[in-house]
Amino acid sequence: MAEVGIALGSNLGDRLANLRRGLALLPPAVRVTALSALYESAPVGVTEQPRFLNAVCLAETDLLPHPLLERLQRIEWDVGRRPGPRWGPRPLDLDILFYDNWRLEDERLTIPHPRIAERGFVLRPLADVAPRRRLPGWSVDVRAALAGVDTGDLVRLADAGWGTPAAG
Ligand code: A4P
Ligand code: MG
Repeated sequence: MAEVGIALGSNLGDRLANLRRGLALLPPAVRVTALSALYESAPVGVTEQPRFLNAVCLAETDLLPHPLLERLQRIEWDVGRRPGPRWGPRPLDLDILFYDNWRLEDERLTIPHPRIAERGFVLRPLADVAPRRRLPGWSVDVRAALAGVDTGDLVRLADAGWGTPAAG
């Protein structure tokens, strides 16, 4: 069993429903153990697109990284994502942030995710669930990395209970 961090993002359609659906569609082999608060963020990369909702969950999984990626990509598809431009708008994006302390790089998968350290929309929710975690290759923990990035455009919309519809 491994502990993984998964980033969730949405900037098309009913963004909150898309994130909730993404969580609900995780298979039994991916068990969520912690969920961050819900944030709204300005688009990074391609800036001419709608604002994102972003969050991070921790999970225990029996899947290896590549089967996990395939499962997450199937969920993105099921929530309506179709091939589009890189960094373009999407109903759901599910990225593997880390997988235990693994380091892995091939044509399909890079772990840890290469762009965590510069992104407030990932570091802020990751710090909710794993502030003291130090990712492989990092010299500082998540909380310290967060202190070094600009989070001025992040808005905290809801506490961790947002993940289930009953929480409103
Ligand atoms: N891939 C490699 N490593 C990973 C990994 N650790 N997790 C490959 C998931 N996928 C990984 O991803 C493209 C390919 O990356 C996949 O086929 C997989 O084999 P994608 O999700 O299809 O496309 P993408 O998301 O457009 O590309 P990428 O490189 O994942 O972009 P990012 O870095 O995820 O950026 N601004 C705000 N505010 N909030 C956001 O959530 N997201 C993006 C996407 C840009 N700007 C944003 C946000
Ligand atoms: Mg992605």
